[in-house]
Amino acid sequence: MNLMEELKWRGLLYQVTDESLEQKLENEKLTFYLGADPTADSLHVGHLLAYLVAKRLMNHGHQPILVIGGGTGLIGDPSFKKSERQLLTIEESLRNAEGIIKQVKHLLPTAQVVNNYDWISSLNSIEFLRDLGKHFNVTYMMNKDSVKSRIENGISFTEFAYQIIQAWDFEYLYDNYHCQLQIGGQDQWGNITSGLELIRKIHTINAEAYGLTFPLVTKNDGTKFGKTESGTLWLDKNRTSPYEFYQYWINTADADVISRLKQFTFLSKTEIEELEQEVSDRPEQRRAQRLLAEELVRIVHGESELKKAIHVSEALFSGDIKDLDVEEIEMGFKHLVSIETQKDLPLIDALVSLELVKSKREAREMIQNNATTVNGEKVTDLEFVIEKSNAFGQKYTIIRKGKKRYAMIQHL
Ligand code: 383
Repeated sequence: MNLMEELKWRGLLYQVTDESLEQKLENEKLTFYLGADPTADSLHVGHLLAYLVAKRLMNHGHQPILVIGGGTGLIGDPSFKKSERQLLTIEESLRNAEGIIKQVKHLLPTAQVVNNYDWISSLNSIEFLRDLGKHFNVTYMMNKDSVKSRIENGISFTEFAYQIIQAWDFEYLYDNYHCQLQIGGQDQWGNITSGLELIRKIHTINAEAYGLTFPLVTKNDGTKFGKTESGTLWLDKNRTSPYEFYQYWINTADADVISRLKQFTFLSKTEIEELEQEVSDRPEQRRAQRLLAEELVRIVHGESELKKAIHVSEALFSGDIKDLDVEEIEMGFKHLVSIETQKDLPLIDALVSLELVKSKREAREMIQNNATTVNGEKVTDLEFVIEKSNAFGQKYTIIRKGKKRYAMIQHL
């Protein structure tokens, strides 16, 4: 399989601007780019897919430039967004950019990273209107699918002009870095083709530049990919712990797991086809899901966080949490209902406060019925008191009701 065939097989090809790109990618080493705006201080799994596509191109010898949109982030990309965005301050944009730069360098350590604030911030309004604006026909700009609905429902000139700025990035990189290809998700098609348009206007119609997009990841049941109960699946471990991240992937439906392996891992076609067979022969073993989760935690958080995530998952599954360390407790339980306390607490009161039971009477019954564990140990003593000195790291006490329900007390 050549690169393009592989992208197709993996479900990572949505559109290309020119069919000849396939041969070009085979015969030449191209410089290509991928951009991300610092709308938050962390990337999420939608971005991850994009960086993994970049990695696939790199593995075939192509040179990446990763653009962090410190400048474009100040404008706000309207593509397929229902409403106007809240403007970021310069400080926010630059602070977010720092967080994102760290993450992309971790994902693709050898890639060149640039911040478009460096050139966009010095563009003046006369240059903007004369040198760039003159090349854009307003009707052409309004007809982009990515902004069409906004043209009807309202869009500021700021966001409307975004495509010109992203187009200029492409032209700037074409001119200064001989960058001939921009890649992005399918939502970026409009901005990418605006860039090609600008390059051809400035560098003649024969200028060789290309665009490639990959599809949005969809789930078989129609729900949104990359969302958990608590919201977005982030790459920052302080926002989404490696344990939650691991759990998200391991819970992938059988109907989706093979597509996910193709899109998000570097396992070979043969390996993935074997797993496909296993999903249909022995779905209950969930080997495909386990491999998927392991690969992804490894890529994003590294081997040692993966070990912890697996340790926590096994402990929570078996209920045997005694051997977890404080960090692992935080990883597994941070998102749980918890109460904070400064003093030692009778277990009965804690059960009520944590809403594991409705009344003290119910709490007593629960304890007498052998259904209560504290830090992994069964407790049957009605007088039991929860003490800071027995807590994990003197910080956390974990209470379990029955087999599955956990709650946490934080000792201050
Ligand atoms: C900025 C300046 C450029 C080229 C691109 C950009 C960013 C672009 C954008 N991209 C998305 C983002 O930043 O908004 N205008 O959140 C996402 N990307 C990638 C991919 C994706 C897109 O970062 O589809 C998902 O991750 O293209 O939504 O010169």
